[in-house]
Amino acid sequence: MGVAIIVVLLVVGTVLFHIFSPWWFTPISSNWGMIDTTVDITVWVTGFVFVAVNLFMALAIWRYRHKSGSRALYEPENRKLETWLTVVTTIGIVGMLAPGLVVWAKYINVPEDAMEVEVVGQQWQWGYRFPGKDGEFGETALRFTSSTNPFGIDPSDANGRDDILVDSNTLHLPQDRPVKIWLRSKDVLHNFAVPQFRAKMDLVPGMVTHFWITPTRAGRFDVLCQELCGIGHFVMRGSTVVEPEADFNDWLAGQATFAEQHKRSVDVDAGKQSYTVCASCHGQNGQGNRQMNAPKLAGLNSDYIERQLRYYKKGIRGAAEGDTYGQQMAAMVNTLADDQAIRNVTAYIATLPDQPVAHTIEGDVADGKSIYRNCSACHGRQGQGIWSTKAPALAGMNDWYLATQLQNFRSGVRGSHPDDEYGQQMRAMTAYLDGEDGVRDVIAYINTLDAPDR
Ligand code: HEC
Ligand code: HEC
Ligand SMILES: [Cu+2]
Repeated sequence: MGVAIIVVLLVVGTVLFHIFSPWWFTPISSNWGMIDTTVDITVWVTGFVFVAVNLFMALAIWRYRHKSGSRALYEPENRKLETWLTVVTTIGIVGMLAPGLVVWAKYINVPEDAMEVEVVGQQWQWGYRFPGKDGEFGETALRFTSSTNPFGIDPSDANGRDDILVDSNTLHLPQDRPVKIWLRSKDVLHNFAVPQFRAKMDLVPGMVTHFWITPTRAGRFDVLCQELCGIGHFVMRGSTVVEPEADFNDWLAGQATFAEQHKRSVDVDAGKQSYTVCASCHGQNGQGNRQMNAPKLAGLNSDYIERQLRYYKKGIRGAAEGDTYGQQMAAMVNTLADDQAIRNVTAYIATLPDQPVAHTIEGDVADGKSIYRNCSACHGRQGQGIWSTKAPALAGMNDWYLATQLQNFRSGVRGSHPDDEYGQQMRAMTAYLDGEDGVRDVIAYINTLDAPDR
């Protein structure tokens, strides 16, 4: 009797939880209302079966409970009952799955007038490519991939020259226009998902998959990697900005093509000129100066330096309340007039000799080593920095500066700005650090890594 009541209570509780749960779909913002319908059908069919089977079980437990003297009837075959159950189950399953096939066919059959964009997944970021004026994507292959060609475009393919490359986690899309989304992975399985679009698909290394959507509502929506196994997929957070077509076109016009990115030249002498200001804090050889709280720059990855300088300029870094040192730096970046000046000074810094630094922090190296296993997925085993993950070198850098930065990420002084895509990843990663001891220990371990050849 008790068990029957518990089963009934479980059924009632589950149904109530479903109805009153705060976790419902986010408001939809694409044409794929059909996907919600198929989910609803599945919930109705499985929900009905769940309630019916469990209530029947409760009834059977109560009705046929043990009574002394009564005997069970043994009936191994019942054609009528079996036929009836088979027919009903078949109808239920067909009703549940057939609509999904219809929707799937629509989901991958792209309308003729759709524009195209390619989503490129890699550990642990997204990038996006548009076909450019000619409407054709250039061929790609992994062997072409390098820090100056992160999308791996075949340099000899004319179609690739005008491809527009967005090396950022943020994708803009025009509202009310069908878009064909191509999906390509550079390394492992990823899964591109935008919950508001009700659209997602795996990116499979070695093949190119696709689906299409029409975004119907303007706004900024999260892009998630829903490939959940693996150390860093959960930090592959990006955004899609859906906006009126005119705004989208403005944004697209501001993105560089493959050819433009390769035409960029640098003037190291001009960079040397600009660097005289920087030298007063960072040192003549970019060796860092603790009195000024200015870190070593020599040996830092150039693309990282460029990005940080742009961040300071746009207020993405160094503008937060409480970021005293960052604010000092942000004031100085105004001596660099534009993007060209940023590239020049970075090119000059790349010529500075990388010298060893004094160690100032001690801690439990063994504990630091076990923490660092997670960090190495992006910063490299030797802390040398990896261009493709956008994570800078840590080995051979000022340990006091690494400590401030880890504290800044932890407290949100750094990495909280909505446009600080990579700082946000680092913020999430500081969860591996168990308080200030963890910061000390991991830095003590980083101090043991050889300054790599760069
Ligand atoms: C007034 C002193 C000062 C001057 C001048 C200065 N900086 Fe800085 N810079 C700093 C400080 C302080 C920081 C560290 C900010 C922090 O702790 O967050 C910094 C940080 C940086 C970083 C970030 C390094 C990293 O590892 O994240 C870069 C890159 C940088 N500066 C480049 C430059 C360049 C290029 C110039 C010359 C145009 C320059 N700085 C001039 C004080 C200065
Ligand atoms: C998912 C990849 C990823 C992982 C894992 C990761 N980082 Fe980072 N880290 C980054 C990126 C990307 C940046 C650069 C952020 C930016 O561009 O502003 C960064 C920046 C940093 C910086 C600032 C360096 C500077 O010069 O200012 C420190 C310090 C750092 N990471 C330490 C760590 C430590 C310690 C761990 C392990 C607990 C770790 N990171 C794990 C991606 C990662
Ligand atoms: Cu992923």
